[in-house]
Amino acid sequence: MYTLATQENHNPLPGTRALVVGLGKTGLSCARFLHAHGYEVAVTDSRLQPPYLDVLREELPDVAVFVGGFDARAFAQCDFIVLSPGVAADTDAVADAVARGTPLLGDIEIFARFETRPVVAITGSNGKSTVTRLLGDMALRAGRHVAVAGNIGTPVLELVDDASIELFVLELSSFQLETTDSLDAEAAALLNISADHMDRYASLAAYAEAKRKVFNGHGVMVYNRDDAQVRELVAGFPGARQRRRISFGLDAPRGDDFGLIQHAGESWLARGQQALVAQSALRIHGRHNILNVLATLALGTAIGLPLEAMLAAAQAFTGLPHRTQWVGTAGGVNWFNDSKATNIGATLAALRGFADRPLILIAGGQGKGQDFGELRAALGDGLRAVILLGEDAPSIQAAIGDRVSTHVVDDMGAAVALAAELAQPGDSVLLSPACASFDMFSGFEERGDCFTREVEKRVLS
Ligand code: UMA
Ligand code: ADP
Repeated sequence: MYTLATQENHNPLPGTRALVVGLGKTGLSCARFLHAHGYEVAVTDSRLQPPYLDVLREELPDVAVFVGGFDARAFAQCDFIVLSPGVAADTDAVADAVARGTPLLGDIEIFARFETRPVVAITGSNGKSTVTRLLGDMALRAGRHVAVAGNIGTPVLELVDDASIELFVLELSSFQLETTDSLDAEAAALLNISADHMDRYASLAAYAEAKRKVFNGHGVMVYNRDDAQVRELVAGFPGARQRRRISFGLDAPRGDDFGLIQHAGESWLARGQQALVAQSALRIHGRHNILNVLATLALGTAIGLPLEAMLAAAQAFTGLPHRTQWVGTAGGVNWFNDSKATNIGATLAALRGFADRPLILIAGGQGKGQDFGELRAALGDGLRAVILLGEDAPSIQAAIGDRVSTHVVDDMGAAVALAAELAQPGDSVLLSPACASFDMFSGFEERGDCFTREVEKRVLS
């Protein structure tokens, strides 16, 4: 570890006085890191009791803290702002400071300016955590000391002091990429683009603009050739022609790309003409998950992981909790928790997996400005009913109510009780909200856990 004083006057950041905006996990990690490296740190949060206030005060008592609003004095006295992903850059106090010329950085930008070890960066509207975790598993199996961090849950600055780490596998959200310019990942993936966080972006183009920053630098570009927007974005990326590019998609792959081929009478994941693993040998399901595995194989190949380790990890992978996770069966009805479906694109992927079976869908929460007409268009005839809860339940009902029978309920308990009443043997019940959870829960995990508990209590016991 080095500090400002020992860097022979080279300071990778634009000044010595940092204002960390937002005291969540990211803010805390930035305050710790910057303090340890000799910066003068202040922290501000719009909430009176942000989650890590007590930890910060106890651990770093000399850090100035401004809570219960973004304090103008704090913004006036810093050399640069470190913005948490959950705080929008157009928040008044932040935008004013930027207009005065104060530089704005995120935790990933700080990481990129200090760190020289190899990085793989993964973004997209859906599938990020699945690909990030699976690539981490593949690297581990290959004997690499790997750190899996970023939007998946652990802020990367919490891990950088571990000198044994050889590789960082980072899940990056559009929010994180907005404030990142210097990252030069050895391989970077853009999995897909569909509308999400439309309450933070003026347009889908503005959201895509943030996502494309994952490709900054010189590394291998891994991309979804089935997604027209992704294809276009890669084709138009400055300098892309000079870069190594690997695509993945569900059709037969050309050259060194990844895709599906027919082999020994069934569908296999393949690199070019080389059959790698039969689709039936994987334990995760759905077309979207096949794409996720293909993307991960492409990334692993780009950083030179051995094929044997990659295929072993892919076959052992059972997926992450809260992603179309089977909860149990009772009276011939199967219950699934897809609480991580926080946008319409993710719910559509889940619905495709149930296209052949009668289904009851539980959805709703905070719609984040999405157009639920898109969901309506995809509702198949097998859908017996949609049970809606949360802040935007009435507007979702208005958007889809003429296509399918809808019911608005007050809470998850009532949703599960009603689903149990409506379900017939052979049906599936799927929680796949297409919405954020923050109106009723602390996050998608709490929402999924609540669903699982209610199913266990009311249905399975
Ligand atoms: N805050 C304000 N004012 C605001 C908004 C937020 O003061 O107007 C404060 C909050 O009080 C909070 C703090 O800002 O105390 C910062 O929290 P944060 O929302 O930035 O969250 P962190 O705890 O730092 O967690 C973030 C990511 N959260 C968001 O992007 C919203 C986590 O992703 C991520 O795991 C973590 O950093 C580590 O990188 C979560 C997420 O929902 C899972 N991500 C979105 C998604 O996946 O769709 C992008
Ligand atoms: P993210 O980290 O991008 O939110 P996850 O891997 O956690 O992605 O999956 C989130 C949700 O999106 C889950 O509901 C999952 O079923 C769905 N999903 C996963 N991969 C894809 C994909 N490639 N395309 C569309 N939906 C997907």
